[in-house]
Amino acid sequence: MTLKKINPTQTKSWEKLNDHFDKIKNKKIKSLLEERNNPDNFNITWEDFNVDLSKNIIDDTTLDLLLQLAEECELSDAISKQFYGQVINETENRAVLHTAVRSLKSSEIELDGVNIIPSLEKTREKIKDFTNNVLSGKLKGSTNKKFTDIVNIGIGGSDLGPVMIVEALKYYSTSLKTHFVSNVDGDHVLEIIKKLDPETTLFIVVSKTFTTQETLSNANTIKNWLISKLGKNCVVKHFAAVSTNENAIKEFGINSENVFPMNDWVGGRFSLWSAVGLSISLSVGYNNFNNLLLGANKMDDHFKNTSYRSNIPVLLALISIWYNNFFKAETQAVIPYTQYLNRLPAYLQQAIMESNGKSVDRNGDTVDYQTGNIIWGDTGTNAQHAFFQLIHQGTKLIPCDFIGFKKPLHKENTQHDKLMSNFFAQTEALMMGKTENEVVNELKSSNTSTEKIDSLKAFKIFPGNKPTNTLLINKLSPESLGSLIAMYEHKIFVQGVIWNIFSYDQWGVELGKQLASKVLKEINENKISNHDSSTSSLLKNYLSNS
Ligand code: G6Q
Repeated sequence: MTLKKINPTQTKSWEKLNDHFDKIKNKKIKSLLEERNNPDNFNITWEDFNVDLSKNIIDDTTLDLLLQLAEECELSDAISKQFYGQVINETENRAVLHTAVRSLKSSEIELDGVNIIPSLEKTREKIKDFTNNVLSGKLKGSTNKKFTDIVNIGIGGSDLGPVMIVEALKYYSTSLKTHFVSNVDGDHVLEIIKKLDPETTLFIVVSKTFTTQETLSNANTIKNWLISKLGKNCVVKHFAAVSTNENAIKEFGINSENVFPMNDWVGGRFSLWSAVGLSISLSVGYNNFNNLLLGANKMDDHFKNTSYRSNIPVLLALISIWYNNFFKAETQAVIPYTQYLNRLPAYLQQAIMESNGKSVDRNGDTVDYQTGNIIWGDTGTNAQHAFFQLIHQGTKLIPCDFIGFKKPLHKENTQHDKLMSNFFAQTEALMMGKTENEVVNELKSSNTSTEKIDSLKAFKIFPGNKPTNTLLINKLSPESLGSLIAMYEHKIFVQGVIWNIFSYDQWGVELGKQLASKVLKEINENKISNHDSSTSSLLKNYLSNS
């Protein structure tokens, strides 16, 4: 019923991968490109995606062994357990069914003997009606004015997904301006409030638990501000909520018609497809929201039904494990070549690092191998003018995902070829590097003196052999974006399965939720209790200035 507990390092393929690593580790990607028997294995075309995996330090044997590792870790068993609602989130005793939320109307997924699709469909209908009513002006504020702005109040999984998608799909925006308040830092909420007209703003409180300190503090600050402007009765008209906690919502004063349910079998960081995406639907219209879901659903089908050899999330996960566990590359960068995806790295940081940042395996034993990588990145070409120096010439190996689109969105965009020439040139340069000969010839051709060439050349050499995956997608649309995000979700899952960890709990985040309340009490009472000497002194300092 639950996931199998297989230590990957005890498998035959892991042992073979270790031996194979010694043989291949110093090979050049540029020679591997020529040596591979079947180059098609390293380039996958699926729907609007072309995924080029050929600029990696892998050969036919590496791929075969990695695929064997997936088999030995019984990945297919794990995939079907996830999709069919088994309790694979063992430490929280929950199924993991974000894939059900975006599945088609006609599908059937049973949980505790009940098909959950009709109730999910009901929520989708509610999101659709609410979106259309707000956009058409049928639903208005308390002074009978049409809404012009919406504010999503949430944090973590109740913020990062919606904020990333709303930013990514800005081109498809409706007339509504969308804002996000997340941090418990009062300056954040106050800066947002400054821009708002209370009469024309709709607030959506998104909190699975409805107990999160940040979200409730921000919601209350906003509620008080709104009441001071429009009077007590305005709350029912200006607030909506997305949560599993009906009682707390009622207590807050939100009209039950504006309440959207969540399910505990959808993890926060995987919840943008559910009612948590209400701000997405309002921001881009329900059809676009639905297309986002359809795109994700297509990737779900690809992941479920495609053999591992041409399965995009499986291959990306295995290649990432190859660098993480054999090359000991600690980090991985994601570089989207579109400004629209500027929040993707932050979103993936949560999705990947919260899911696979675990050091205890599914048996409860401390692992003696590496698990979740550190994820970071920024958009190209901005990143080229910032941290690319370290990727090209630093001491660390940083495998990168390059994400680019064949077509720009704006018809008048005459700069797209410039953007994309950077995209292609960078992955080529990262692989090829620049040899001493090339450096010397280049300097000679610009009439540099021999003396100067000798003193300069060492600094201008690029070792190359830096691995990249290239994802070339036709166009940034709600559908392709849905597929892209679902692709990363499945990659996370595959890695977690192979590392023998639980990807769907987050005890480290839960800890953060408890820690602050004790200190806050001490601050409020101006009474510092027992802490270590460093913390006590910092608290004394803080209180002496307040
Ligand atoms: C996500 C995490 C976490 C969570 C936030 C907000 O997977 O569990 O980021 O989404 O802590 O929680 P609430 O939605 O309950 O406010």
